[in-house]
Amino acid sequence: MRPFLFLGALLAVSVAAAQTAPAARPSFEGQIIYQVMPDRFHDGDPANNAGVDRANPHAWHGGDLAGLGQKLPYVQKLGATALWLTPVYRQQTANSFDTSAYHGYWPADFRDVDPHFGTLADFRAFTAQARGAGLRVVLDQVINHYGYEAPAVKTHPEWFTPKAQCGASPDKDVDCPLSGLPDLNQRRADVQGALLGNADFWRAQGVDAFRYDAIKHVPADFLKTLLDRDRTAGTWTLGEWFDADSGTVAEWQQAGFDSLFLFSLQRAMKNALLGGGGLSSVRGVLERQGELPRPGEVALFLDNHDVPRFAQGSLFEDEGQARTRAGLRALMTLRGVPVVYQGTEIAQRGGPDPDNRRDMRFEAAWTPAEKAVFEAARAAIAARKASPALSRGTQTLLNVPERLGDDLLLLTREGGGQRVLAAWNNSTKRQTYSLKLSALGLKASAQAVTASLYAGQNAKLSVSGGYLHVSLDGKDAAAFALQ
Ligand SMILES: [Ca+2]
Ligand SMILES: [Ca+2]
Repeated sequence: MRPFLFLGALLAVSVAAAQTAPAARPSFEGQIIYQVMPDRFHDGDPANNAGVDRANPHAWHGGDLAGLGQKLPYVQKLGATALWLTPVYRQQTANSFDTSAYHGYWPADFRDVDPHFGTLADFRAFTAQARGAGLRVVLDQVINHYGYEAPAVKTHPEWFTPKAQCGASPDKDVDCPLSGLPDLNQRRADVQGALLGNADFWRAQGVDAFRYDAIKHVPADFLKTLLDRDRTAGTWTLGEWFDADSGTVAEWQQAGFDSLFLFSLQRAMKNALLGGGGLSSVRGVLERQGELPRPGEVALFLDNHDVPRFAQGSLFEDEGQARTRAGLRALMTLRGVPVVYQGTEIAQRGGPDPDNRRDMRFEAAWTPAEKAVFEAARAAIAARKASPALSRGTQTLLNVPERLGDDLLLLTREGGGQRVLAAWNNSTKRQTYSLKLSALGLKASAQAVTASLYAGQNAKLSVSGGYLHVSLDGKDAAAFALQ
């Protein structure tokens, strides 16, 4: 019973805090997040490159906070408005499984910055610099485990879930080690206090939001306590429940998270745009939008550091580039918060970890084809930001004829006095679709030939004689302003 008594005491404290400071819910609707793995982004300070070996994908590669600061103009050029950094904590120094802790998920000290990245003062300077550049900072928070070789495992064995608890638990996801990692026992008051203190600590360094790692493996009661406190402090929260579908996102938005990653959409988009699948499965995911308490905040992504790259799986490089371009254009038509992983804007390839964490390459090293993908991403992001309907509007799926369901997806976004029609063409060939407005469930007045809101794209729409006509390249997505 003891742990529950302590939990009750903490809940009482957080409720009292909430009553004295009724803050507005923080929102990321309208934001575009750029995900950075600092070790693999840009090396701005060779002096901190202890043990760096760029030829070894399992070793530290030298990227750091100084490098990230130097590349803020690049992130602004792409058009992102927020940066998610994978963890920057001080890491275990030893390797595990012949792999260094370059990825940040093997913490040894939750309240310090790893010397490979810089110092705590460097981190504070970075958040101030990002704020000055108009970029919000989302920091990865690990709350489930320490690194395998963290000193705490030996100095504080009582902080970790006992083996017997794992054996007896009905919830193995929570009480058993994730990949064998030393599992924090959040049923203990001291562990809870430390983790709540960690969140306060990083907030004080100028962080706007937390991306909480591996929430499937953390007790729900504790998560709610943590989220209450974040809400009171005005910190936006994004949970990572690996493989979450709309039902899981809905459940956790209800429970207190502002956002979760919609893994089911990622899988469906990759399968349709890159694999041999159809758009029906994408539609199936989008049809569940109504289940989400806050559909404008759900995190939408094509890939991240835990799944193979979006471009991976195409036989030819140019095909992977064309389809990544289509995926980015499609992503920017959807309601939610797009998250772009470093390198996806140039269709970087890579299989499972660590191949999906290849070093970022910048303009001077790009091929003309990579530059073209970047320019398409930049144009789509710019169009989304300029359009109140695309960035914050409601989303309605149109009824396309069943025979076209795997090749064509149509939806409208509406908001701020504007209406936008988005069209995805999953056929491999350029298509012109002519569809009866009444069958689509779309009300629209006659409209002369209109170009896509995305600059540099060969796509057009018109409305005449009760029909909608949309023309776009094979494997492409476009957005049009409806009159
Ligand atoms: Ca460095
Ligand atoms: Ca756990």
